Amino acid sequence: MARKTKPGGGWQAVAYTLNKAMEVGPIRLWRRMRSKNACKTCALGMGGLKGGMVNEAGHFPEVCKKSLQAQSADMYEALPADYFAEPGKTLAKLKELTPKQAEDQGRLSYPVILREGAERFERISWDEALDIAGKRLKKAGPEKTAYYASGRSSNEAAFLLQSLARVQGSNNVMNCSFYCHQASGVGLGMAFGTGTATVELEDINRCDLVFVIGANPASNHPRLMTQLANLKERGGEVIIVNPLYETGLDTFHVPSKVKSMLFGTKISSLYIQPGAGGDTALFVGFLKACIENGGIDKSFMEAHAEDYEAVLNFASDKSWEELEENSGVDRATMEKAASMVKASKGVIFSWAMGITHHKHGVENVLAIANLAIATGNVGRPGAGMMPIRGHSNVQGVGSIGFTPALKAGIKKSLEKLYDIKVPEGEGYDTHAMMEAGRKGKLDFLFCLGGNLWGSNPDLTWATECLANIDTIVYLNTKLNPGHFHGVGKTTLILPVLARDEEPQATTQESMFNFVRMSEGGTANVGGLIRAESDIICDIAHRVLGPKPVDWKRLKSHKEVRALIARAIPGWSEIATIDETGKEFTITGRVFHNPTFKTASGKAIMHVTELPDLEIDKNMLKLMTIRSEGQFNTVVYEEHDIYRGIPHRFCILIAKEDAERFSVKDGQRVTVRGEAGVMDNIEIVVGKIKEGTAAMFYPESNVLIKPNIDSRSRTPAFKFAPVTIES
Ligand SMILES: Nc1nc2c(c(=O)[nH]1)N[C@H]1C(S)=C(S)[C@@H](COP(=O)(O)OP(=O)(O)OC[C@H]3O[C@@H](n4cnc5c(=O)[nH]c(N)nc54)[C@H](O)[C@@H]3O)O[C@H]1N2
Ligand SMILES: Nc1nc2c(c(=O)[nH]1)N[C@H]1C(S)=C(S)[C@@H](COP(=O)(O)OP(=O)(O)OC[C@H]3O[C@@H](n4cnc5c(=O)[nH]c(N)nc54)[C@H](O)[C@@H]3O)O[C@H]1N2
Ligand SMILES: [Mo]
Repeated sequence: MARKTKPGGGWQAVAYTLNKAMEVGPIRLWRRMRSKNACKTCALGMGGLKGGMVNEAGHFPEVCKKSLQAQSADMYEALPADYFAEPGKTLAKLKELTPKQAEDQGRLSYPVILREGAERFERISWDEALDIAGKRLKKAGPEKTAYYASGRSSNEAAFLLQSLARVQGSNNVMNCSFYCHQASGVGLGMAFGTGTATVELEDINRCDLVFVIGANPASNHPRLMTQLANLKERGGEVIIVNPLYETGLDTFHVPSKVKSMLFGTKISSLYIQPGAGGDTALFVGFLKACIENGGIDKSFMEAHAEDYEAVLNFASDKSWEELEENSGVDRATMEKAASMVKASKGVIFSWAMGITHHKHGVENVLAIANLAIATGNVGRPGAGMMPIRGHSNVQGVGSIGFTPALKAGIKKSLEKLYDIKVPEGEGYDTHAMMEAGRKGKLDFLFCLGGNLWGSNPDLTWATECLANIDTIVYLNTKLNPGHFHGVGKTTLILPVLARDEEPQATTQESMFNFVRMSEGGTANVGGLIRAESDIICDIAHRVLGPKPVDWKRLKSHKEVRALIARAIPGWSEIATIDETGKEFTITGRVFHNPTFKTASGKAIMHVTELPDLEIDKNMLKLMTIRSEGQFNTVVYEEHDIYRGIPHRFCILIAKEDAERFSVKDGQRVTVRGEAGVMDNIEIVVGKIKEGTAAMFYPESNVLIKPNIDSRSRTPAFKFAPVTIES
């Protein structure tokens, strides 16, 4: 019996919205949703000074269930004053909380500490918390301190924290991107000398074909679905590349369109299902087919590309058999896609984690870039590269320099701004930092948001890495399992305001390089919650004193923006945003002309060898993915409505594999991975490519070994060999 799946969007999204509204109060929620603050969820971006639910093209209403989810979750009540003293709240007990239960506890509203050897967290004053943090950070020194940032914090807070690191003399500054879109940054850098999208939002209205590769925007970037629906309505095409048949990418009910809401909009024109990891071969195959059908643009390459001959020869020389075998897609389908590319005037290539979460993530991105360059579909309006970014401000956090290596320009300006010498060393990426922890090379870890523990592969290993660190300081809005499993010898949790609660305005950057301002607001819950920037400045002052940087003065976000304007290329407009209220696109990022940021100004093509995708015949290639009802490690709903998956402890496999392993839909099995085992997992038989399986992150992270891409340093979260045992 097949499970019932549902098309994406539509009434269930509306019903959910009404439900949430009743929980936290409809008027209160509506006010928050419409307040002048950037949306908290994905990096497609909406809101800001033009008001909530407005996109950068000024369109209203932009509706998104995710945004509501995040907003109403921040409006939950605060933890009771004596929460951690309650009998059932020992560390051992709190470790039993599921991600959803941890989230549902409520807002953090006072600082707490887990002292060395203690059995429970204990409430402390801000002064004591900041003194301990400052003293320990100072004692640890630059080499033994590391700084991690997730992507929800403001540019101002992230800039302050990376400034603290550089002035202290540390390059151990890394963000969640290393587990996310780093391969996109590296690949785009190699091909075009840039790390971000080459297109702006408006370009989607100018193109006539969009590739959606290894991404599930129906759940993770719902507002992109509106753009895709618009494209389809005006006669454009959408090619989906995904081992899993995502019903939401087939048909989507766009909540802001009446007709679409009633009848649904057919999104995919062509749905291609490669095997997990098969995209490099697939894009080489597309290129080969474009060479054969005359779809490549020789004159574009001659004028604007380097090294194209080697890449064209490589694609021509690869046999169809090898490309079919490695990608899992037949030649006729590749030729069909190539003919659609040839027939199009402008193609946009969009992708997300299905591309980057591989040992060959960078090759995947380069193979996509090769096709774009060879067909002249980059460097002009309505055509180009569009990594679909994750967190609402992950791009800003990277742009303002929260990365181990600084671009030469940023490094020089920081040295001048602060009268310091930025250290020479390389600095840890996220995985290297975890390993350093394990080896006892870290004494202090400063986490600006996120759930570092829960985001890691091999959670036993992750626990061990963090347990060896003397002091860990977490700045968070809500509790998550990382606070209990990812503890150091001493652990502090400091509560922070979300962006729409901050007393001062903050800024965020969207995946289209558009900088928005959030005006802030008042706290949703009472308590002793502070702004991220405030806490960072207080700790910095304790560690470094008032010189060379006056941290007290930098508590003013306007002052911080003045520094960002001077330090970060392309950001000069941020200096006057307080007066002008003018949100802006960072200069030099969008490529509407084929002059790129490489040394020669040309795009560079790279030969992409096909990856080794062989695994043991008795194993499946596991992709760990997000459900409809979660935001990263935060779980809001246990079931996945679009895919028809009843709860989080399921494994989705193909009919052929169910037969091969002699298991049935609904049966409970044991799933064994390289790092661990999960018992009592329910089989769901669905429309997924044979040989490939899917489970939900973060629960399934216990199964995965950190198999790291050597160039992006990203774990292969979408290619974990597992066996099924009944
Ligand atoms: N609601 C919601 N929105 C979110 C998030 C969230 O958790 N919830 N997270 C945010 C963040 S930080 C990020 S990075 C993004 C993530 O957004 P996505 O990348 O869309 O999320 P995932 O669920 O990790 O994986 C996406 C898709 O990749 C496919 N896939 C897996 N392996 C492969 C492969 O080898 N090849 C191909 N072609 N496809 C593959 C899966 O079937 C799945 O459909 O979303 C952001 N937005
Ligand atoms: N197996 C597997 N592992 C993965 C992935 C996968 O697809 N599969 N995806 C990877 C990806 S793409 C990513 S981006 C990472 C996610 O890694 P992270 O970004 O580290 O994790 P999140 O779950 O997004 O962090 C959630 C926490 O952020 C805090 N928070 C929310 N808003 C704010 C705020 O405004 N300020 C502060 N200071 N804190 C706030 C809340 O306390 C919440 O508990 O996980 C990675 N890990
Ligand atoms: Mo991400």
